[in-house]
Amino acid sequence: MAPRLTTVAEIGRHLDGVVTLQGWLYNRRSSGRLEFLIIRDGTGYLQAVVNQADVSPRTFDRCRELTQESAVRVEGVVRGDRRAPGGYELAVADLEVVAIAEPYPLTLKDHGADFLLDHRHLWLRTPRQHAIMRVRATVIAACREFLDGRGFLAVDTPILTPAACEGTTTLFETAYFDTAAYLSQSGQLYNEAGAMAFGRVYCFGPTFRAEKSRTRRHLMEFWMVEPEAAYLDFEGNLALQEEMVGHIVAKVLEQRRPELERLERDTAMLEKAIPPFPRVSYDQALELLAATEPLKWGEDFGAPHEVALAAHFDRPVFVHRFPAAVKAFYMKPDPERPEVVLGADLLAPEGYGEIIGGGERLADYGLLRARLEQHGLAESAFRWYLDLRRYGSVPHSGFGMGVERVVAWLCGLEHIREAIPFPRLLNRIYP
Ligand code: NSS
Repeated sequence: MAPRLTTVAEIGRHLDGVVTLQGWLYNRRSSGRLEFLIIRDGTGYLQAVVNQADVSPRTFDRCRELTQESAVRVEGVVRGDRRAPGGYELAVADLEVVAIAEPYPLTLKDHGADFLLDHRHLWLRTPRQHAIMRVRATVIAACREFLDGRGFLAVDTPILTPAACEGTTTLFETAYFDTAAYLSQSGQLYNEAGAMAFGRVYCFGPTFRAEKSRTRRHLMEFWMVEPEAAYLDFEGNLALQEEMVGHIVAKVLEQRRPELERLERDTAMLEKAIPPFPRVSYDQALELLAATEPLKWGEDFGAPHEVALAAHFDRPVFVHRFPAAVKAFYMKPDPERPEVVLGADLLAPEGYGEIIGGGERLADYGLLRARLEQHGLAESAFRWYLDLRRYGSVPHSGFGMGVERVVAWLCGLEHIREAIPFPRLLNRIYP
């Protein structure tokens, strides 16, 4: 019978059958007439056992020459083995060397963070990074699944933009022929145009912030999912957020148990992330923080405040109605208290900080013009955005969720740099 080409993930379908696997050597151990090869193929790890008696002398010799990360094709019979991780192993009948790897810089022992980051292109081959990237893929799929299912249309927003969305101090500027352009910090403003066109939309893409901060939570390039809906008010927006987060957490718990185990993530806290999430006003937050991280009314939260506040709760918590002065120009003032805005941040538990920022938008043409001026933003650049308030302006709301912040929380990562394949950090754009 001709061997079937398969993957480690699918190996269980071929019990006692003859298969071919294509992958790389992760680790090797010799024991006399036996060679134990741990093969990885990107979908998993499998022990392939080479018995000197079963293969040609040449093949057996070649096994012994295999270095870490050498590329191989192995053919053999799939055996069930309760002791083997995953429950299967391969009894090798033949082995083809595709490429012998040079001495591999990432050995199976510990390396420092800088060394690993310099070798991110290879670091991605390790089991821990596989687990994180799989959780990430599930988070992304869960966002799309949730929003598609709720009637949100995926409408992409541009990355090259003529103006700021989240503030002028963190813009990456680039030349756009004879003029300047900026890398998008958020698709929100274009989403608002989309919402007025389609009712409910979302964008999902990379965003860029030149944040001169070296923290465990900041990337210069990160991915954000941003839903925006016409006729959605502030409260409805909070409900949408908690349902989406609840959906994401449930999907990850359902589909990524082995990965969370590999990451040694205590899932007890994740199990509690079921809506509704508590809501705390900025004013109430100041009271809760008085003893640990006091803050004067009017000051913005820093990371220590987010951590201290979240410590009061065992699930994600909304902080709402921030002082208008510390928030973006587009936020709608609370009609009952215009010094605060109808915006909210969602803070993750366990010190992972803000994962969502959003709120109801300022729909009034005159007020919006005034806010642009107060923020020193040139009206000319926002003419199209103001148009949305001239032609059928309606109440609308939306939010942005940072994918890497969520992945860092769900995976229990100490630093956000592991939550994205190739992190862009302060002073690091290689590899
Ligand atoms: O600045 S935000 O709070 N809000 C916005 O950009 C809105 N314009 C989104 C919207 O309403 N459509 O950023 C949103 C989220 C924030 O909660 C974090 O989860 C994430 O984006 N974020 C970041 N992640 C990683 N690194 C950095 N530097 C970063 N900045 C924000």
